[in-house]
Amino acid sequence: METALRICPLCEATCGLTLTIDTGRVTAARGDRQDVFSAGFVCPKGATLPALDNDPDRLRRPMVREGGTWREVDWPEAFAAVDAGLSGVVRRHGRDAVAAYLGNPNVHTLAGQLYSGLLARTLGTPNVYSASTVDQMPKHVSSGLMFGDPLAIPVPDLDRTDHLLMLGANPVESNGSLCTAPDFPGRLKALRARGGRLVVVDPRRTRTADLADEHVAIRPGTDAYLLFAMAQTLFAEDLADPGALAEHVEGVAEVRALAKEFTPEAVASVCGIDADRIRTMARDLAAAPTAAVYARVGTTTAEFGTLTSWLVDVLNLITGNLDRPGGALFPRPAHRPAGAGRSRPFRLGRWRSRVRGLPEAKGELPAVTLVDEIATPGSGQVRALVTVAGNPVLSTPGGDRLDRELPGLEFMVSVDPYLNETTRHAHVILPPAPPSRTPHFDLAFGELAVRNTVRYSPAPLPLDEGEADESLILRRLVQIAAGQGPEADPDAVDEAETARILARAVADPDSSVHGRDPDELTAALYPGTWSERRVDLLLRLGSYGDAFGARPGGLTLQRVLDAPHGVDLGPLDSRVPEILSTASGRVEACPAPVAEDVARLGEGLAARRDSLVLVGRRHLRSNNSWAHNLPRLTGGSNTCTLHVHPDDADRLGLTESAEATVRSAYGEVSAPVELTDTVAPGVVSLPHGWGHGVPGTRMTVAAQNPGVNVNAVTDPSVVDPLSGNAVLNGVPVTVLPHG
Ligand SMILES: Nc1nc2c(c(=O)[nH]1)N[C@H]1C(S)=C(S)[C@@H](COP(=O)(O)OP(=O)(O)OC[C@H]3O[C@@H](n4cnc5c(=O)[nH]c(N)nc54)[C@H](O)[C@@H]3O)O[C@H]1N2
Ligand SMILES: Nc1nc2c(c(=O)[nH]1)N[C@H]1C(S)=C(S)[C@@H](COP(=O)(O)OP(=O)(O)OC[C@H]3O[C@@H](n4cnc5c(=O)[nH]c(N)nc54)[C@H](O)[C@@H]3O)O[C@H]1N2
Ligand code: SF4
Ligand SMILES: [Mo]
Repeated sequence: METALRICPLCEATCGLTLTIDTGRVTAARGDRQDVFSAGFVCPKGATLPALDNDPDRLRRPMVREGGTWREVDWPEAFAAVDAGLSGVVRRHGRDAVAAYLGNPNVHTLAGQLYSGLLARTLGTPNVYSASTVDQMPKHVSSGLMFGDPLAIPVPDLDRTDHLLMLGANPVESNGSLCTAPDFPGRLKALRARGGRLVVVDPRRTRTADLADEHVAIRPGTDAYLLFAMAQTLFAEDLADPGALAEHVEGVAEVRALAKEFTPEAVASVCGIDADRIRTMARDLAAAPTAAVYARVGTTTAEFGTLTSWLVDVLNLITGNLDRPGGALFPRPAHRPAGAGRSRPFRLGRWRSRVRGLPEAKGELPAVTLVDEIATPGSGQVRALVTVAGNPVLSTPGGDRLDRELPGLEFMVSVDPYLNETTRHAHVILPPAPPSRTPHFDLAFGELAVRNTVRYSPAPLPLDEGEADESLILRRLVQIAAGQGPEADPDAVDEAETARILARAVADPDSSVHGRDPDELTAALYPGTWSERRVDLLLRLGSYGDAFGARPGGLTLQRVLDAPHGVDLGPLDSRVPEILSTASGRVEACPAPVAEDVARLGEGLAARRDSLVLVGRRHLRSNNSWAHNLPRLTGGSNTCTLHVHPDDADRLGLTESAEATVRSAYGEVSAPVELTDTVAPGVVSLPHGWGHGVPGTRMTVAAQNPGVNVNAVTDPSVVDPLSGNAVLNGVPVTVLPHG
């Protein structure tokens, strides 16, 4: 028996694991106590990595479907089938007729980070969709507008802050999001132990709320009102002060003017929170020596998602906490160069979707409208779909309709290890090798971590005979998309990308390699696989990099490999103004698109809010739609039940365990009732990612306990207008006994 280190790919916490390996298989996983970031932490999901790796239902060979029958094929035949299918559609209908849907695990694989965006660009279609628009797109939009870069997302300085105001997040179960912090629960306990204060705003009394000093049971969908009223209080009481950041900010006076209308009194009944309490929350935030406001998925997947995301950083800004230790800071990832403005200023709505005219954001169209593009005839109709690591049938509103429309596609290919609710419609499935046979480096989460560290996991085990690494699969797809056929040399993709990155760097006066010879730099790259060389390249050009020898002692992949438990690069530090990419070169506190959307918020003040509303929830031993197949994670609290407050149940005639029907303007599902006072009265909750066991899937364990698809109830016709993000929380519903 041996051990190997592997960063866990199952959530944003990126814990370092120690895997036990016995005769070519992973048999156990525990936390790596020496990991510079996670220091031994592991959660039940991470501990189940071996079961995921060895799941007998995992596809090990490519599959081609003929009618209702699947046939295992070899890789050359599979890629040839993809080439024929995609090229045929492009030839007949043009590039716009191909759509891509990129799911959540793309941010958890190195291959997804290196190649899936490139694949989407190479397809040359406006029809790019991803899980981002059923998740965090509003935050990208608010950051893009305020800081010029949709990836410049401030994270709460968890380990040093004195006061954390958290909205719409339950990190004790989710382990955190847009805030990479292994052992998030432990860090919250440490915050309280050092005398700090934790305030949790959530319509459910979650396990995170149980850790807090204060739990505020807000009415779902109304966080923007609460935050605006807090801002209004700070302006009115002369407590607003951006501190050291003031010289780098514009637009605060405009925010002040917009806030006027949203007094605590005006919003109290909307939010279900007393005006006095709102004022106290604002004063506490301003009075704390340092404080951070942090909001997650409960607030972005809502009607006013972008406004809420913006107001979070407005509050960080006007309490002087933006960009200062203890407040909300921009991480300094090792794979990014330092230097002014990382990108051209962010622009929103560069194109619109064909059918509903919904705006593009960050190169994507809203996932809720993929089905419209497939189902609506006309020039530009989508006839082929490429999914990579996504299950939109279960994860996007109107997923039931998507399920009905996917069979009408002329061609579909899925890169996915499971035959599930979405991939069952594909003509070809390309399954990547499991985590134990895959190298890992977190490009996405270095951007979001509460401490700067860098870690690389080589693949713990070699590929089995007949397995393909996801990097090979995605590079082949890139080449097929480029019209180079299914047999081109995949390394050419990396050669071209490396040449492109280096050409830009040597031409950039701010780059650490300005003026150098790209060929000489290419020749100096780490002599390993292309995944390794690509990471080496980024590290050496990055903030701490060796600049190819110009900064001796700086980071290289070799140095990171020499430190298998990772290299600690220290706590977060201030990055304004270098992080900014806005046209003005300043923090734009009141971007025009956001200011315009405030009118909609104002109108909402008068809206009737007497309906029951639906929210989601996550379970510790679950992972969106694809962890229900592991026996060790099933059962217990991890069930697809409808949480109902006992007072509502009495009123509605609902009883424990009896089936109830949940009906929205869009659709309905039935689920067993679970009575609990953890949900606020007027709120019901169903988890997502369920609805298994449909014909033609191959997830044996999940099928035994299928649950129902909540996204047959969430309404695809409603989106946050700036980001196109789906509204998954605060959905008006009626609930009645089933039958
Ligand atoms: N109602 C409601 N809906 C929601 C949410 C909610 O809170 N409520 N949450 C939303 C959020 S935040 C998200 S991120 C989305 C997720 O939406 P999706 O990304 O569409 O769905 P997942 O369930 O994460 O599916 C991931 C897919 O990737 C596959 N996979 C796993 N590992 C790998 C790998 O290494 N490589 C490849 N190629 N594939 C892999 C799995 O088999 C699965 O098919 O769901 C959203 N939907
Ligand atoms: N165990 C587990 N971990 C996961 C996942 C999983 O499925 N299972 N999924 C991963 C993914 S893809 C993501 S994006 C992250 C998400 O991580 P988190 O953002 O922490 O997501 P949730 O745990 O769903 O917590 C969202 C909370 O928002 C609350 N909420 C709902 N509506 C509102 C509202 O209008 N206002 C406020 N203030 N709160 C509201 C819900 O009650 C819920 O407690 O988790 C990741 N980690
Ligand atoms: S918290 Fe997330 S990263 Fe850490 S072990 Fe659990 S699933 Fe893996
Ligand atoms: Mo997510």
